[in-house]
Amino acid sequence: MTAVQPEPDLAVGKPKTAAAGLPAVAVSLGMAVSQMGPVRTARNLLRLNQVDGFDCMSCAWPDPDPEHRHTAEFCENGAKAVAWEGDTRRIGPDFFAAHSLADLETRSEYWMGQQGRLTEPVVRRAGGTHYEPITWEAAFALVAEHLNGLDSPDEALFYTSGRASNEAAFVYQLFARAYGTNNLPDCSNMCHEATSVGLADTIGIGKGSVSLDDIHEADLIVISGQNPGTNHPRMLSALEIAKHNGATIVAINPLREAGLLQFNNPQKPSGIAGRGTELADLYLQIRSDGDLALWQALGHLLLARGVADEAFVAGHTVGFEAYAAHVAEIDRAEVLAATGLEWERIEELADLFARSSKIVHCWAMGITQHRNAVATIKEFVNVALLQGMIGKPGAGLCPVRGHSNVQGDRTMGIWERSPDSFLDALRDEFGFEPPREHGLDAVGSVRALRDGRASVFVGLGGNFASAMSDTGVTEAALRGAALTVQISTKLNRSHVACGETALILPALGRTEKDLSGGTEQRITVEDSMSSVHASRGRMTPAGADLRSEVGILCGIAAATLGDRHGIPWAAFAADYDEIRHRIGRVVPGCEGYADKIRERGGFVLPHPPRDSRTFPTEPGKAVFSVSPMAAVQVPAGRLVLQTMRSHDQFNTTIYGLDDRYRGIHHGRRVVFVSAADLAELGFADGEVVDLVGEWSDGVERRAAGFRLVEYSTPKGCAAAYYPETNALIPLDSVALEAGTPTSKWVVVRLER
Ligand SMILES: Nc1nc2c(c(=O)[nH]1)N[C@H]1C(S)=C(S)[C@@H](COP(=O)(O)OP(=O)(O)OC[C@H]3O[C@@H](n4cnc5c(=O)[nH]c(N)nc54)[C@H](O)[C@@H]3O)O[C@H]1N2
Ligand SMILES: Nc1nc2c(c(=O)[nH]1)N[C@H]1C(S)=C(S)[C@@H](COP(=O)(O)OP(=O)(O)OC[C@H]3O[C@@H](n4cnc5c(=O)[nH]c(N)nc54)[C@H](O)[C@@H]3O)O[C@H]1N2
Ligand SMILES: [Mo]
Repeated sequence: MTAVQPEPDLAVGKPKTAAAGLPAVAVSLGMAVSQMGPVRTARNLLRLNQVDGFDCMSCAWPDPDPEHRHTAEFCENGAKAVAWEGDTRRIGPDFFAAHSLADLETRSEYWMGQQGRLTEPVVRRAGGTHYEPITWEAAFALVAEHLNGLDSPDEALFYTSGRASNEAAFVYQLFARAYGTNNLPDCSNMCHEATSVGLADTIGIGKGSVSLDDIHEADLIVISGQNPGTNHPRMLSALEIAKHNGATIVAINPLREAGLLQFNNPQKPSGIAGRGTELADLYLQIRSDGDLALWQALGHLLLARGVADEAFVAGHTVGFEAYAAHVAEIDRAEVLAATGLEWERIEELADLFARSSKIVHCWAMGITQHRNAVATIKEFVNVALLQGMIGKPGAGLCPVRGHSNVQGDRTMGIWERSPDSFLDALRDEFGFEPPREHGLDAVGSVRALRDGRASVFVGLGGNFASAMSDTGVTEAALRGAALTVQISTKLNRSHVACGETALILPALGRTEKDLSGGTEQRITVEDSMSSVHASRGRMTPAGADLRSEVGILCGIAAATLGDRHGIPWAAFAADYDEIRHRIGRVVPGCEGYADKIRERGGFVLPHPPRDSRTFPTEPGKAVFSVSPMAAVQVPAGRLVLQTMRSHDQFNTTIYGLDDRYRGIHHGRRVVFVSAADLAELGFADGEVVDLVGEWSDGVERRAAGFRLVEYSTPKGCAAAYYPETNALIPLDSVALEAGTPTSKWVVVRLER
């Protein structure tokens, strides 16, 4: 593991009470100019999220329709992502000669990200101390040799991070299945998996049901477990429009997040001058994982107020009686203990719901990364069904996705549990029988590597070593692999915590011109609201030897499978329309794909509940469900720790060492704790402590050297940044039914 880096300059100030505005513009331009230089900066940022430009890789928030886009349709954090990829520094051949693996072992994620773009394929041979250059063809042959030497295809793992394009994702899952396995773990397994499970079980499709217009028109918007000021800054523009149209906004979050309090829109003169829009009208600082109890209480109060949409419930749902009987009986004391809220505030929330006819409910990681995540999301659905808030303008469920194409990757079949209908379509199109047994998810993959049931790991983007829970276990598992292959743009921890033989295959980024096959290629992506569109990079690639993700995957596939099944890998790599024709024939809702993505602004995938109030579930109707009110108990003298993002990071990529909105500068090793807990536990703001994780397996997991920061958070609930704290989350601590690591819930004690 990396040594703890001292943070001598760490400074803690007051948290902010508003997001964006001038400082955001200045920060993003400053960071972009320093990494890309002024000309590249201007060229790149102006093409961000434009109809003929590239899709921002920072988050999955949708773009306004083509007529309503600003010249600068990007946010501070989008600009940081572009600058990070547009980096003018290079990792050339001499870099790996100068830095042994033992040396890289001691470096932080931040340092690695600052070394510049990877430019040529390299290999660490078994027993070697350094990475050394290898040709593309030799690299492909090496992967093929390993894959073809396994006893079973199920000993290989094919991981995807949600930035991969639809074309890359489709080719990748096709390759894995033609090779013979459904082992397609992805970052969704650590992210919105509980959403996919909870929504599929109840409304029949694991995706949100709103469009951007619905947000603009809503009269009540609830934001649970999400920090849009940092992670989806462009969402604030939509909230601002809703607010001006008269919407009420409710934030439900243990922390008071600046981006939920007030927004100074940098795209408007009034925002830059500092007269912003107040956002949340009601702010409920809920206890960690108290949401399930809160939504059961809300259902209880709404039924008591007699505001159910009886026609919708009778016509479109099943299970209402059992649900109503369950929430009629809830125990008020249990709700108060689980949520830490006053009953009056919950009544206030119920009044807002009762008064509103168009309600949108947004959520993200504060909900999905909990043991009870699936049950909580089903409770969101219960309340939405009760008031008929699905499939009508201005209303709906809005899980806000993370990675810019994580939803698209799933649509394309990156899923260890793809349904038989999808596999049948693959079989009919390509003439081979795909494996039917479900594959391994992210946690399952670590277990398989650890236990010697898997020995090859391929990563299409991402940083599995740092992103996964239980860092010690995950890194040991990866080091135990015979081969790891990372398709990457920049250096990260997964290149260091690598297999006996390890390959780094450098890929083009989304901002770069892709001239595969001698013509300019486009790729496609799907946003959080099921809208699909094309993206085209224009920048000169960071190196002449870089290949596209599609090209790399087709190279591996051709080397491994030869002409087995007669799949035309070379033709796919030379013209992505050849892939899109296949997508059109395999993926539901994508008929005529190659033509449709040529339309300005793209097209929206079908969503039966949203489009026609039809619910493709087992009973053919939306399903009310009943879950026990499970409040997880915390032992005395301990805290529940949630692990979240600072303002200067993209997941495991650390852009900088500030978290401006929370008042943190020049450092990341901080833990936010309430004044009441500090007093009760006998600690003071400014002290440095170790965080020691406690879990039923009795193993003590430790993260050393965190500065205590007194902060406004409910008693018993602490917070710190990921990935440094992933070492504390036990591999087996996962969301029920979804298997997501409980990144927002681990019991810790503080030690001097
Ligand atoms: N700039 C930037 N943009 C990003 C990312 C990034 O790292 N940087 N990551 C991308 C990805 S992959 C994702 S998934 C999204 C993540 O977007 P978010 O979900 O906003 O990410 P987190 O920082 O994990 O924030 C979780 C929020 O939930 C709150 N929370 C924690 N526990 C609870 C709880 O029990 N109940 C409630 N109600 N709230 C709780 C936390 O206080 C915090 O405000 O952002 C995407 N966009
Ligand atoms: N404790 C804790 N753990 C968490 C979370 C949490 O909130 N708390 N959040 C979880 C969530 S929501 C997610 S989504 C995962 C994220 O998990 P991942 O998606 O695996 O991680 P990232 O940090 O997004 O991956 C960054 C790396 O991707 C590579 N990369 C960047 N751009 C490109 C590209 O265009 N092409 C290719 N091929 N590679 C590229 C770069 O090498 C970079 O180092 O982490 C999860 N882990
Ligand atoms: Mo995510």
